[in-house]
Amino acid sequence: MDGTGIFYRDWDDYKKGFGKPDKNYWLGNDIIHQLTANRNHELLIVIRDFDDTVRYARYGTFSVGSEKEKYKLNVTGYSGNAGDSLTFHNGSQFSTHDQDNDSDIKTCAVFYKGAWWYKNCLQSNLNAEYISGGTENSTADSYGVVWQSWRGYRYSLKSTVMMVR
Ligand SMILES: [Ca+2]
Repeated sequence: MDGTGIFYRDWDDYKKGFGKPDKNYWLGNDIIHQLTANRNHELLIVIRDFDDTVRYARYGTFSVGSEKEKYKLNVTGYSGNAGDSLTFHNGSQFSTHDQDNDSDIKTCAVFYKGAWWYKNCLQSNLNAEYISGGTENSTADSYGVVWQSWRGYRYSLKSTVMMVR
């Protein structure tokens, strides 16, 4: 939410969760798995840019596999006004800088400085390096917090929230 929490963390941190619920927080992949394993859940993603415009993406079905399944993402049924930048990642396993489970020749988590359900590599990257606004002229070595279908690959968002129910 404000760049003070570091999201470039390893497999074990994402497994257990980190941060504080009111900001810079990840619930933990084991808990997300347990929460979503047995009955249908929906996912709401709310994202904000540096103009303080807010958009959302909702998914009617959301679950995350067990650690043995590398927290494989199951997400379908998009609606919203942010565009759909997550269905691309459906069926992908979770990757961190110390565990490359993506389908790309490079290590997407290292290349794009985050932890996500990378494929080859991404259309969204919400746990990425925090950069203010457009990244065209940035000296940062990633594109930041990306939701491609709204602000494109070269814009890093101000804040993002993922909620399940
Ligand atoms: Ca790879």
